[in-house]
Amino acid sequence: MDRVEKIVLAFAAGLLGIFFLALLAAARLQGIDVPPCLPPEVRPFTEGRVDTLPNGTRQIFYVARMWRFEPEVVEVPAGQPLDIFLSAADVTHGFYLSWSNANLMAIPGAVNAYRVRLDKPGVYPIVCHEYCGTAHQNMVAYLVVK
Ligand SMILES: [Cu+2]
Repeated sequence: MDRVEKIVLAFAAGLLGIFFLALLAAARLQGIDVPPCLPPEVRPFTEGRVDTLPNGTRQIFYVARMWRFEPEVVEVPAGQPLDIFLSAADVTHGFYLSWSNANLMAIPGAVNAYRVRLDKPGVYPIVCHEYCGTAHQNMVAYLVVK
């Protein structure tokens, strides 16, 4: 291998290392992490509901089904942690909470979860981003942050 090729390869490998470290640092600074494992008592569910824990954390159990999310409208206070649990009652659906990082798949027989904190009051639409049938475009729910 030519000397210049070795230098270029070493430079490219160094750049890759720098980019990888920058990616890790950005994820750390933004609080982005791999989702934790769910406790074994969290089982797939078919009824949507909202629970409030003693520490103020809201737990929203969303069910996606053709072609709606349940519960359809949820009001939450701004600045409080929100635990979103998601399951599907029929086929695979998507779940995207607008203007946030909450982007999940709703899979029948499984539960996905994400913790989010919304500091800005407003109405956050939730849409399905996985084509799930003829009325897929009607799958909209709203999270109202007050
Ligand atoms: Cu859909």
